[in-house]
This record gives sequence, structure tokens and C-alpha cells, in this order.
Amino acid sequence: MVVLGAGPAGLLLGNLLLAAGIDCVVLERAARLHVQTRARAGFLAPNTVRILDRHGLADGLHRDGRTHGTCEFRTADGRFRLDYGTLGRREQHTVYPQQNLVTDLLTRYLDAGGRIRFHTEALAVHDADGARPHVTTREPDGRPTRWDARYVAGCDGRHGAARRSLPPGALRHHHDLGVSWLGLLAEAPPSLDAVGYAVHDRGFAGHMARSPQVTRYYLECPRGASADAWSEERIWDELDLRMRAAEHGPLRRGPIIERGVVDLACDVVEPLRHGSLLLAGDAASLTAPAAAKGANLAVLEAEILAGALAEALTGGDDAALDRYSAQCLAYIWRAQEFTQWMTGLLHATPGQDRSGGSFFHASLRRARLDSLRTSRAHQDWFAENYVCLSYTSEYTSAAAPVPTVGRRKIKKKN
Ligand code: RFL
Repeated sequence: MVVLGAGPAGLLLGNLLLAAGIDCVVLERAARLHVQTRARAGFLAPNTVRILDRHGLADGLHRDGRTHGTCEFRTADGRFRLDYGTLGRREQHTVYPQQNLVTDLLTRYLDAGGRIRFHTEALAVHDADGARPHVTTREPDGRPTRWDARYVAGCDGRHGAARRSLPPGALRHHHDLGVSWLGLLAEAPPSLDAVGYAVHDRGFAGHMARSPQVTRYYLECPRGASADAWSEERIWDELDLRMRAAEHGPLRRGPIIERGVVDLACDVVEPLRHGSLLLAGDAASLTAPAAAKGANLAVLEAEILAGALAEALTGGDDAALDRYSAQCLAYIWRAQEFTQWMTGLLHATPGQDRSGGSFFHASLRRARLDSLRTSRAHQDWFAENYVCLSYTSEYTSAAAPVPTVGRRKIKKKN
């Protein structure tokens, strides 16, 4: 079994396969240090925590993570807070930086004897529909190498080899949200005890805690803008303006330690299985960061895939693998739908500035925010979708049982 990519999806899958006694190797293009320090997600859904708990992989997040259940919207009409942890299903996020989760998963995988090759770039997956599936790689010294495998898990993100190797018939539903964000990490404590969403005529601004020392900020910026064009002073002044610091209190400034422009886009590959090649995580679908779904989907899909692979490889039963794609796509489309809604809530719709469109759409957005501020039913709906991936009876009843790390090992057959 070959797993491409050592992100949350690939490393959780590696741990679960190892626990099932399935021989696997993880191939990772980047260096170990890069993988362990890449700052991205931070808001883990309760279902993600439950999955990691189920497999004994949540010690780090219980030790160092913090639960979080409030968000604040700031608009020209004032501000309001939603204690989403007390609404809907009454569940909270756990704030735990993705690089810490990746480090935990990698450490456990290596401690359990897992094989991983860093600096090894997968070039392509071959013969996924045939009798001799294999992966070709470029080794650290530049040599091409071939890895034969019964199954290949494509967990190598949106630009990885798995996506490039899809057969011509595979569908890629791509949707450009038409908005770009300057994503920033500031070496500064959070300025609010809530996720902050500022809706402003100059564009969206966001505030999200990562740790007591580091905070993520976002600034909507024009498409094609360069991250380096923004001086630190300009960034903080713009954040102050859009977050309405003069009215609601100052932001705690600090050096900007990371910056990059993200063009908000969503896409979904369909189906997620092509013979021996199975996609999970960002390789399967990309969600814009507005609703913090990407890492959570990656963990959910890795667990479902691990169970299905264990049944196929140790029990000789492919039924769960056959269901894998449809099962995950149900969650993916729900996450996409909410992300789309959330993106619409936070931005003016680009390209609608002509013929009074901008006023019309700004007014719709205002009405939507007002409904969220005043309607308990709307708030419950928001909380449920914000914090959860939809729980369907399908997942709880029909998912293949998943081997548990640190518990009884399933005997390996092949
Ligand atoms: P990853 O984490 O991208 O890992 C893929 C790995 O594959 C390697 N790779 C290859 N290896 C071998 N051969 C090749 N040809 C390869 N090509 C690539 C890469 O080096 C990498 O190590 O994918 P995975 O595991 O699917 O995990 C997905 C998540 O990383 C992603 O969805 C989230 O970070 C999205 N996201 C968020 N998700 C949340 O659930 N909550 C959040 O709060 C949240 N915040 C964010 C985010 C993404 C962001 N970016 C990247 C736009 C904030 C930001 C700024």
C-alpha cells in the first residue's frame, strides 16, 4: 500500500493502516521540517477530535488545544456575537494548529515503526485500473523509482500526482469564488476571545486565534495582488480600519511572520476511486478557508478510507471500498454548500458593481446578517453547520469498522 503525502489525511491513514497490520509506505515530496512547521488550519471540529480520540491520537490536542465556541461579526451596524458552542448541537471547536497535529501523527507513525520517505516526489500513478498499479517517484538524488502497490492513496493535496493521474473520464467540479484573501500569521496574542469576521466596504477582514502567541488574520485583497506589496504598517492599519478597532478596541500588533495570497476556490473530484487509486483530503476536494472545513474533511475521509482498505486487504471484501466515494462525497458537498454560503455572507459579490448591483447585494448581505443576529432558528442552523460536518446515519451505521491504534491488531493477509 502506498500513501502519497504526509499531511493530516496521509498521516492519519498511515497510522490506521499500520494499526491494521497493513504494510504501507508514505511518500512525501517535502522535508520533514517543512511538513512539521507548515501553518495552516487551526479549528478542529468535534468530530475530528472524536476520530483522533477513537484511535488514541489526541493526547497533544487535549494537552495543548483550547476549546472555542464564540464568533463575532462586525459590520457598519455594530457588532454581535454568536456563542455557537451553546447553539445547534452545542458543540465547540478545538483550536490546535495543524502543524502540531501533523507532528503528533508523524511521531506516532514513526514510533509504531511506520515507513516514510521524505524528499520523494510522486510523479504519477500508473495502471490504476489494471493489474499492476504503481507509482513512479523522483528520489532525493534525482533517480526515478517505481513503487508497486495493491492500492495507492492519493493524499497529496490539490497539486499532487494523484490528481494529475486521474483518467480522462474523472470529473473535476471547479468553482472560483472570485475573491482573494491575504492570509497572515502575526506573532501577537489574539485580540478577541472570539473568531472575528469584519464585513466592511473596503473588504472582509478576519481574526482567528491559533495559540496564545500567534494569531491568524485575513484581509480581502484584489485578485492578482502581491503579498509583498503590503508593508506591516499598511496591514495593521487596514486591519484596524476593517475590524473597526476605533469603535471596538485595538488589535494587539506584532511582527507578521507569514503571509500569502489565497484565491478562494472550491473543487471536487468525482468519483474519489479510480480502480486502485483512492483520493482523500485536499486531493479529493478543496474548500475555501472561510468555513474551516478542509482539515476536518481530510481526517474524516482518512478514517473512512482506512476502514474500507482494512476490510479489502485483510478481509478480502471490497464492498466498503466501493462505497467510499459516494459516502465521502455526501460530506464534501455539504461542506461545500456551507462554505459557499459563508463566503457569500462575508463578501460583496464581485463583478456586480454595475447597474446598482453592488447596492442590491450589499443589502442582501445586510439582511442575511440581520437574520443571523436575530433569529434563533438561523443561529442554530449556523452553529450546526459551522462546527460540524453533517452526521448522516450512513456514516455511523455503514462505515467499515476502523482499526484502532494501540489496540488489538488485525492480522495482515497481504
Ligand atoms: P496537505 O496538508 O496539503 O498535505 C499534502 C501533502 O502532500 C505532499 N505532496 C506530495 N508528496 C509526494 N509527491 C507529490 N507529488 C506531492 N505533492 C504534494 C505535500 O508536500 C503535503 O505534505 O493535504 P491534506 O492532508 O489533504 O490536508 C488538507 C489540509 O491541509 C487543508 O484542507 C487545510 O489546511 C485547509 N484549511 C483549514 N482547514 C480546516 O479544517 N480548518 C481551518 O481552520 C483551516 N484553515 C486552511 C486554513 C488552509 C489554508 N490555506 C492553505 C489556504 C487556513 C489556510 C490559510
